[in-house]
Amino acid sequence: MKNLKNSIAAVVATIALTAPAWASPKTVTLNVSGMTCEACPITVKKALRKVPGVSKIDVLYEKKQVVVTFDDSKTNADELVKATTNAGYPSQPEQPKK
Ligand SMILES: [Cu+2]
Repeated sequence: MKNLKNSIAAVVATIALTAPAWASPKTVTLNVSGMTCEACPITVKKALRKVPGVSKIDVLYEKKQVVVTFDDSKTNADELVKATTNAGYPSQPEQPKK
């Protein structure tokens, strides 16, 4: 009986460790230096919303940054940069500080 309990615990632990791995959305911060007036973020947002897999766009106008949440099985940071660049706003993904 003790063995059964232990193996159930092991299975539960394995599920808990592996389950969230495939569904976690990624977030990238893009530096968009060309956002010089308050109308710019609207254009940038519009462009990013067209990218498949993008679920959330937060514009930090003061910092000239856009925080994009996306599904990394559908798109990636390069595609997001391409989208803003094509809309007239070249951007760079912020390097994560380590
Ligand atoms: Cu503007």
